[in-house]
Amino acid sequence: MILRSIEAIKGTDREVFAKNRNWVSRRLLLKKDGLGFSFHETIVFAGTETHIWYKHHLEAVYCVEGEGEVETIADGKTYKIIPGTMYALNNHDEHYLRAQEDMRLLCVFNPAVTGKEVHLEDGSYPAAD
Ligand code: 9YT
Repeated sequence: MILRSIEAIKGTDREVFAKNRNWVSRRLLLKKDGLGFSFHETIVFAGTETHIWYKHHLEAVYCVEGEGEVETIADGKTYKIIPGTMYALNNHDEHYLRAQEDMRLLCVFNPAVTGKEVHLEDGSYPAAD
């Protein structure tokens, strides 16, 4: 049994800021925890746009606070994200994530993120191995 709180993670190496400070990710579960996925709480800051393309991961994202949108680049579709909305990048979808307000997102990654990943130039995280 594992028990962790966001408050206890703040200021530790499980708290990761984007290089451009668009978001902060608090990693409740990582690969080393052994569950086969990682589980994060991410705050995406208001007024930001982030290019994301997880070529090596699948991600599901559930919004619990704030407001924003996802634009999938292949088809130009835009999806409103509000509390209670989930989106899943089941096709490694390249997209823009925009926040109109600070958004609090709960994110699951498969395979699990290993530690302090931040986006590479192409919007991906490196492959786990
Ligand atoms: C969906 C999203 O917020 N992506 C950026 C960061 C990512 N969630 C992470 O590493 O926790």
